Amino acid sequence: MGLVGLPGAGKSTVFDALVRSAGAHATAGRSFAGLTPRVATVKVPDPRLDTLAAMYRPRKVVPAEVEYHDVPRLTAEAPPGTRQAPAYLAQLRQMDMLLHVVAGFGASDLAALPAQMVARLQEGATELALADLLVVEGRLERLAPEIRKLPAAERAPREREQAVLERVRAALDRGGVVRDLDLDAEEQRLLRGFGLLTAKPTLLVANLDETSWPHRAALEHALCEAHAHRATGAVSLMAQWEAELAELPPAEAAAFRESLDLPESGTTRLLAEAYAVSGLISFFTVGEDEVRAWPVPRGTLAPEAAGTIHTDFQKAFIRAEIVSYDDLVRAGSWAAARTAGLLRQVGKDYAMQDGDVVHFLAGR
Ligand SMILES: Nc1nc2c(ncn2[C@@H]2O[C@H](COP(=O)(O)OP(=O)(O)O)[C@@H](O)[C@H]2O)c(=O)[nH]1
Ligand SMILES: [Mg+2]
Repeated sequence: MGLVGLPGAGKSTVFDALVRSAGAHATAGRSFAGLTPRVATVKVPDPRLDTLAAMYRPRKVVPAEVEYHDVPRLTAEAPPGTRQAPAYLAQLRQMDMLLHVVAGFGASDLAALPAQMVARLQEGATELALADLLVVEGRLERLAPEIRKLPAAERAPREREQAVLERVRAALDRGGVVRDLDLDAEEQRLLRGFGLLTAKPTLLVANLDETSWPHRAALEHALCEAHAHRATGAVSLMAQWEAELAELPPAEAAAFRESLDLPESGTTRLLAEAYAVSGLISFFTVGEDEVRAWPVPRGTLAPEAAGTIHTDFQKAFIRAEIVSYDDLVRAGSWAAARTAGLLRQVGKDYAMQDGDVVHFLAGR
């Protein structure tokens, strides 16, 4: 997951808040185009995992993990609208999801803040859309002569790419985003390599201070209305405070929280929302050895899910025994769930559901 937003929006501060409060550490990522991102692996909070751990008392509990990237912007970068994609956006093309940070701190006029934040969001979103447009137009310009040079019989795949890119260009020209387009599997595959930024699930992060925090519901609402797209959500965070509180002794931090009306769960909620918007779901494996959450994209079929545990499991997949998290907890144990007829046997074309607790059966 990558942080985007205008310079000074608080991307690095949000990153610090997330990483510190999760007890994680940032390391230098791989440099690309002269920029070195800060990267941290953060555990996704999931209360279901705690419940399963209490049931099984395993030696190990392994939550889903997500990597966050804070890519610095160039200081002397081209302003939005110029025909030069900033290197930081080029790095963000490799992300699965974006956190779009919008500054909502230091406001002198709270009544004007919703409109100001919407304007900042739109400026940031325009920058992403223009970067996508640049990529798409560049490819279209090269595709036309390429197609002309090919024998007629070999043109079809390139023409399909051209057609989907034309659709993307039209959507962007209208002020739309790629993630609102209905694309079939082949069209998605054709676009995947471009890493289009407006195709990525996006969580809007209203970065507030103690003055704007009481208005967070209205501010989140304003951002959502102005950016009403698929795979999009909004949360508020007092990033500066969260980053600082995470470094205080717990008792002191708790006292500050109370005086600020700041719930314990600010960064927890952000991590959970980001995961929800990303399109990832978690299935669980349970046992005395290990209780574990496995992140997979929504729609993942049972054999592929087995393959995330061990590549051999995918090839040797026979079937899976599944009970939903709720049913398992209600039944109290795997055996009780079986007796109650709550276990389902599923085959190769079963699409995994969030909260499935699974035993995979594989041959050899
Ligand atoms: N008061 C306040 N200041 C903030 C907050 N978030 C960021 N800042 C300040 O805004 C400036 C830019 O923040 P930074 O995280 O570096 O922004 P970036 O350019 O998006 O990475 C820094 O001086 C931060 O201390 C916030 O939530 N409240
Ligand atoms: Mg920064």
